[in-house]
Parts: sequence; structure tokens; C-alpha cells
Amino acid sequence: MRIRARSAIVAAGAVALTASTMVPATASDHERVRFATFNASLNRGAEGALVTDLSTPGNAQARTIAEIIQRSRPDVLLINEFDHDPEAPGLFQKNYLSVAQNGARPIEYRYRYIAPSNTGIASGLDLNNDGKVVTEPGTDAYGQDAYGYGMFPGQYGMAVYSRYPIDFGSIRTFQKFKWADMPGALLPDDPATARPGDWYSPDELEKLRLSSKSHWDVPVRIGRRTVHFLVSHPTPPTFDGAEDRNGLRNHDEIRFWADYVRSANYVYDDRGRRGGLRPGADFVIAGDQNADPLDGDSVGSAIDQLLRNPRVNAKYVPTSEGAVEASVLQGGANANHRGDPAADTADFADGAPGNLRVDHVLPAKSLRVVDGGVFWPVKADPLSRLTGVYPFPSSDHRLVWVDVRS
Ligand SMILES: [Ca+2]
Ligand SMILES: [Ca+2]
Ligand SMILES: [Ca+2]
Repeated sequence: MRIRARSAIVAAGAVALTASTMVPATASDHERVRFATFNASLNRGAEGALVTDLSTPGNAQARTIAEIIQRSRPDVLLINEFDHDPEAPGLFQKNYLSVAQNGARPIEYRYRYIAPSNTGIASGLDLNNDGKVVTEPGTDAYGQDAYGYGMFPGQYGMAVYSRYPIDFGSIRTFQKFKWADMPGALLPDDPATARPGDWYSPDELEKLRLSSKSHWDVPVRIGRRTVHFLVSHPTPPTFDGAEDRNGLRNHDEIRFWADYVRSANYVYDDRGRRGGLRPGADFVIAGDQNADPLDGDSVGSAIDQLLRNPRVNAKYVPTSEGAVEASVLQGGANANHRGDPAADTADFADGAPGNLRVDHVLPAKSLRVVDGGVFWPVKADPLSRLTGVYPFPSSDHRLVWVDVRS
């Protein structure tokens, strides 16, 4: 059957995108559905450069990313580090995902979603306390004063692709939720002053947003059920000073979903609607959380807010053999890690922090996990050309997937 095109739905600055000729996936009540997260490094150094790259089918890195997706075949996918542009998701679909890469089967996502990211949006505040308010894009100092780190608006944004219908009208975004509105927020302290919690001034705290990119609740209709795909990309807990403003923000960005799935009533979305997820609702949390349960620079055990959350099914840990092999071959910090290298999802510098488990796909307890994995082939596997070693042909992160049955 063919489905007639629906016109794009535009709401609250977000752009909902649908293609015209693909047949949507349907699901029986107990069908297996594959959810995935992939930090794909589809960010570029200048505004508009990603759209330029995706406007033709010839960009080598985008082709490699597309082949990884085609070989992994997620049904519902978050891509982190995808520069924000309303045109970009459709161009990546048309010129890359819909094109067979090295003999891999094309994959069609009828439903796609992208919305603005706080990265590279000038705050008009001196957020790094270097005495300058930088509002001219294009420099590191600009990125540090932006609502989220980025050289231009939307750099390092994100996009959702789905074979199942997205309930566009019910999407909630939390781009503008203020950090100081989280009860007990871990607001950073300027260690040079006696006053506690004063890295940011009261005026700055009135404006400062929690999310370094955005937090989206994207409801996906699978059979008769709705699964809320809860996506984000918390800031790396590094690139700051003794005040640890990024580490603390990373912790609280993760905490947002931990509270949301427990139906916290303090949260509000960008349309002003209050309250967290309805009790009992199905969800899958996905994203590069920039937090490993045992290694790296997290504040406290930031990711345990999700991994040990009573609503989250975190017992199944996706793994790969390629990560084990890389840990041995690369050595350095990897040799002293406490975490099982099989669960690593990112190939970081081996002096520090080494390879880490930072990309997570975490279903609700109400969903049964039946399989999962990390796309990280061993060197002897011909597909290892897709992941490679630094400088990477695709990304420093690996695609992580989990199959669930309702
Ligand atoms: Ca500054
Ligand atoms: Ca202080
Ligand atoms: Ca490494």
C-alpha cells in the first residue's frame, strides 16, 4: 500500500518532516522493534556546511555513517552531532540512507524530526567568567558563552529518524527549561569567592538553560502502543575549570530524564506545559550521555541516575567484540579502567579518558529487551573499515542498539 504524503507540521519552531512515498512500518502487539542511538559526528565547522555536504551523495563520511545505519537497521534512531537545519534530515535520507552504500540495503525512514538546539545560540552572558560577553559567532570564546557549546547556532544538534509514525502534535521539547528551576540543582561554585554556588550570577541563573542541546520527548506509535523516545545529548563533563560547571551540568541533564520518567511535576516544556511523563507510559531513553558508569570524569555516578532508576530496564548491556579488541590494542588509560571494555561505545584518546561507555539506549521496565549490541567490528571483519581507528572514517562513537518487545 502507498500512503499519501502528509504536509509537514510546523510547531513551536520545530520542523516535522515526512517523506512522500515510503510505506510506514506497522507493528503487531508483540513485534520486535530496534531502538538505536548514534553520535555520528555529522557536525561541521561552519553554518550551512552540513547541508552542502548532504546536498549531493558524494560525502565520504556521510556515506560511511549511512552504511553503518543500513547494516544495523534501527527502526527508531537518534543521531547526535547533526547540525541543526530543517533541510538536513531529508537530504541525508534522500542522498545517503536511500542509496545502497557498498551493497548494503537502503533504509527508509518515513518519519523524521529535528528542532533547534541550544548549541551556539548566544546567551549575551559571560558564562565562562573570562570577563567578556562574546556574541560574535565562530570562536571558542563564543562557544563558551553560548547556551550550549557551539561555534554557530545549531552546531552539534540532533535528529530523530523513525520507521514508525511519530505523533508530531504530542512532541514535547525542553530546550528552554532553566537549570535553576530544577529543585536541588548542582549549580557550580566560584572557588575564588566565599559565597557558595556563585559561578553564575542571579541574573545569569534567571536565563541559563539546563539542556546543552535540547531534551525531546518524541512519542512513536508502535501498534496500539505509544513509546516515548526521550532523547538528549548532555554536555561533556570536561573543558571547564575547578568549578566543574560542565560536569555538574552533565549530571543534571541526565537527572532531567531520571525525574521525568518518575513524573516529576517541576518540569515544564517549551509550550509551558508542566509535569513529567504520565505514570505507566512506555519509553526508551537514548543518547550520548557523556557519562560512563565507572570510568571518565562524571560528577558522582551521574549515569546511575538512569542505570539504577526503578523505572528503567538497564539489565541488558549492549556489547561488542571490537571494543574489547580495541581496548587491548590501544592500551593507555584503557588498561586501568574499571568498566568492562566490551560495553564501550566511544573510541576516545588513550592518554585520557580512554574508551568509554557513554552512549545508552535504556527502555522502560514495561518493555522487554530481547537483544542488543554495539556496532564495533573486530579488525579482521571487513566491516571494520566503517569504524576504523583515529582519524575515524565515520565517528569516534559507535552505534548502540537494543531490540524490545512490548
Ligand atoms: Ca565569556
Ligand atoms: Ca564561591
Ligand atoms: Ca581510544
